[in-house]
Amino acid sequence: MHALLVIDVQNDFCPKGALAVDGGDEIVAGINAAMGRFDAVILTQDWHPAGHSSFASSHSAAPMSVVEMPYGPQVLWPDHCIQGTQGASFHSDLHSDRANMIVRKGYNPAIDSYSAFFENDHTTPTGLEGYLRTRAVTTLTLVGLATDFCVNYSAVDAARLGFDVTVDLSLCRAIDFDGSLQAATDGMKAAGVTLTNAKVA
Ligand code: VGL
Ligand code: ZN
Repeated sequence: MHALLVIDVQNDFCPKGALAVDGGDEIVAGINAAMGRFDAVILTQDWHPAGHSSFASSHSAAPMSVVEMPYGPQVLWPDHCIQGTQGASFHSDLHSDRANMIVRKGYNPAIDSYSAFFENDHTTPTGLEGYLRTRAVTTLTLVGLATDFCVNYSAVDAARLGFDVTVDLSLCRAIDFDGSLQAATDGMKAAGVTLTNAKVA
């Protein structure tokens, strides 16, 4: 079984959103078109309580600065994807009705969760692995936002868990902050993730 895993296609990651990713909205139509080619469609939704520990505002720090958390370094983000807000909703054109499963992540106030599989402590599971295994999914294609954070962490975890993983870069957009996109690309390749449809300059 081959599943499409759509990462965080939410208003706050699209232009005018709180943590806008350049061109974040450009991928929506292509993702919708891809949905029909898979046995299962799973969406993830970044879903933070107000005052989340990944927010710069919770530390009186500047957005995009880095702090040391008990689980390692953590980038501090502008407030985004607060539970129940418009910013946390899926892009209105995304065919979210087609989702078999929606995985929410980042709801633990003390731990961020970039990956769809584990929180940033790399140990606390979201439950997605169990869902995929019980549905006999062995192959995953990842798309969504952002390439260098949540897509990257999800893809690497999936490969480590033994899934056959492809990231379709034409249906992803990156934050690309401080070399993060290059590091993510290198890390995904090293983990055995297949990267397809990269733009050729
Ligand atoms: C994301 C930063 C903070 C993402 C989520 O979806 O890539 N990035 N929260
Ligand atoms: Zn977040």
